[in-house]
Amino acid sequence: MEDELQIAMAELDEEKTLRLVNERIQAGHSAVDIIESCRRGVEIVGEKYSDSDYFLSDLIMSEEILKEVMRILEPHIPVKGTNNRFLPIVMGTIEGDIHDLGKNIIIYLLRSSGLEVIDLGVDVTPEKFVQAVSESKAAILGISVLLSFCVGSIKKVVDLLTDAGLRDQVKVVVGGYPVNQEVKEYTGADFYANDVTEALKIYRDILGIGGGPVSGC
Ligand code: B12
Repeated sequence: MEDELQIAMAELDEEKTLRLVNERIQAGHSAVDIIESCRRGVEIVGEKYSDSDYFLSDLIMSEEILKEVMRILEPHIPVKGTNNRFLPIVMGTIEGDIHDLGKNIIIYLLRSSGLEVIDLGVDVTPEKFVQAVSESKAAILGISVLLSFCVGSIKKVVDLLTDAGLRDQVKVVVGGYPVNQEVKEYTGADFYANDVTEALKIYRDILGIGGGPVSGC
């Protein structure tokens, strides 16, 4: 099915993208659906960049538009108070990688569901991930990766967690454009997701909260 919003995003048509986002909010579409259309559009931006039809400036433009989309959406995503029933979640983008738009969206949605998320930021070393899990006693570690050549560092995180005797206490979830079953198996992670719906389902399943608080918006 042709998605006008996805196409506007792929064509880097800022005005049309933001207009369609506003229209969809008014029409009662969920924030998750709107984010997903934009993500698929940005994926096409990446493909055009690979084919040399787009340039680095276009990647930067897609970042700017997506940030604007989130500025529009955030007030429509209800924020709940922190629910102390759950241990904190640690999240970060792996060493060598500075992509953070997807990670920040997931963090926003988790926090809006009342979950405590410790955001380590971008370019996070394996050692720092392990230290954060150890100190926070996190039950879930989420690692974002967009650059394929950084996947090896995720395996290092999992190996270091095992060495530190922490592997059984924490579920490792990897997310981002290049992740798939193969990446999950290679890194030793427990779960993977490369879209927002699947990501939220994984968190819900791990926390055992069915249709509960992890953002159903
Ligand atoms: C925007 C963008 C940029 C922006 C990043 C801005 C920012 N603050 O993040 C800028 C311009 C800075 C950039 C830089 C570069 N980029 Co870039 N970039 C992109 C682009 C177009 C979109 C990424 C994005 O934000 N998508 C939208 C979000 C919402 O989607 P997402 O990240 O996939 O996240 C979703 C899911 O994956 C998931 N998710 C994400 N993280 C996590 C974590 C967990 C735990 C879970 C559960 C789920 C989850 O949930 C999110 C919500 O749906 C991609 C193309 C693509 N296909 O992804 C290229 C892309 C990732 N970039 C690429 C490249 C090559 C680069 C550069 C090396 C370019 C250069 N020559 O300098 C640099 C690298 C800099 C660095 N060291 O990291 C390549 C990577 C190729 C590869 N296979 O390794 C891509 C794939 C483009 C391409 N096709 O060539 N980039």
